[in-house]
Amino acid sequence: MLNEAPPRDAAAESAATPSADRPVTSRASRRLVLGGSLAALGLAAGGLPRLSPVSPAAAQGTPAAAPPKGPQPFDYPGKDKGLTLLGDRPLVAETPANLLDDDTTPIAKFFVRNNGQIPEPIKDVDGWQLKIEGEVDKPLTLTVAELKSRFAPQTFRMVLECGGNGRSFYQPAARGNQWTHGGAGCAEWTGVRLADVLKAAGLKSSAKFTGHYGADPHLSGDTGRDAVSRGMPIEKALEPHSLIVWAMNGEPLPHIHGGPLRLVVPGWPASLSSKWLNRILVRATPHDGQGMGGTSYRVPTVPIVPGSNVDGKTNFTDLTSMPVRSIISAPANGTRLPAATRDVALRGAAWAGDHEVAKVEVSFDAGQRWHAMTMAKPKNRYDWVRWTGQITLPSEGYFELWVRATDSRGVAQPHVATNWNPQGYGSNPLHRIAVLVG
Ligand SMILES: Nc1nc2c(c(=O)[nH]1)N[C@H]1C(S)=C(S)[C@@H](COP(=O)(O)O)O[C@H]1N2
Ligand SMILES: [Mo]
Repeated sequence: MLNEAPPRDAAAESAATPSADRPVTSRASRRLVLGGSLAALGLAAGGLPRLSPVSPAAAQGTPAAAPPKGPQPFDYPGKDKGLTLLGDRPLVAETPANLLDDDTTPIAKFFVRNNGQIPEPIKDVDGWQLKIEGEVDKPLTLTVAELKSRFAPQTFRMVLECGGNGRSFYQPAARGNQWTHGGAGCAEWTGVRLADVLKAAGLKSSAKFTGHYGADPHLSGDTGRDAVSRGMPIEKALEPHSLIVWAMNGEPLPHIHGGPLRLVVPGWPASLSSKWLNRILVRATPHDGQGMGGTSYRVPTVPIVPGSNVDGKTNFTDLTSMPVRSIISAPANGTRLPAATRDVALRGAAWAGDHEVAKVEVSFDAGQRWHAMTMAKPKNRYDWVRWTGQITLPSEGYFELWVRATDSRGVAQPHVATNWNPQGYGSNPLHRIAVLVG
């Protein structure tokens, strides 16, 4: 019943009592102090660094629910082995920030998130059927071939981001996949407007919400249960960038990303972007499928004590727009630069859910001073902002580089994960990398 959530971690259940001697930042700052010695940095002679104690996750507290052996490589046909496996049942992998260095995320580097089993590969792609039912005048069954021929195709480059991206930074650990910053990617999606298809079916005045269904079996194999089935208000469905897509980066939509057909609902948690899409139910009332209600994709409207055991029934609301986030994609965390280096070129990306990115800044002195980066113009709404810039370091030594984006409303990323919730949605603290000069 819980979408981003494997069984509850017992440690995450306890500790509902706040204590002044354990402020959220204490572990992080202690680690930074300890990070001063090369031994602590894991800098073995000659070997350049997985800077474990200063890796972004560790710098903000080692996630209690992290796999025991540390990051596991991802081995899947067509996928870059540099992705990090977060779980194999269901199959989940995130993209390290340094692999999000392309303007358009290649399929090989695009994160993977499944809630259930992966369905059998589909041979007759053009014959795949989508049903539109519920509060419509004329229920429709459309094949992919009909979608392609009957409606005007659209291509947009848009961010897809898991609602749990950033979850590993919550303390105590929130239950679910322990994403760092890599539950996101930005691809070129080709398909048709969901709005055009809904209008062809004729929306009744009672059409207020959608419910989405995909063909993937529930993890248990129980045919009576959906792996995930989320839905949204009709206004979001009718936005011109909400698409039913069959192609990704100009290629037929890969099976692992939901081919032959998926939704792409940009700006909101990617769980709405149903893969292996075969049915959209138009509803008069909010959808009640797998992943709706309770604490699923829901966040508190009144802040709660971190670690609270709450059911999400009161003072919770569905997560809609994802919060502003930025990453440094180059240099990679742990880069060692020649001793004489002072000018360091930086690259990265920033995005802000339904909002625009107004500003991207980098600090190399733990946030005392911020330096503005140059932002490229996004291709279209919901595209990410690629940014570049340079900082001039004062000396050789060990530096942490922090990036912070601010959205069009003036809301910046916080230094720590805020608004704790049981399943850990909407965490967007600063991305931090470490470099060693000399
Ligand atoms: N049918 C189906 N659609 C789904 C999911 C799923 O498990 N089944 N996972 C959702 C979630 S939680 C995310 S984050 C995205 C991940 O998309 P990707 O695997 O293409 O990166 O797909 C969404 N669509
Ligand atoms: Mo997700």
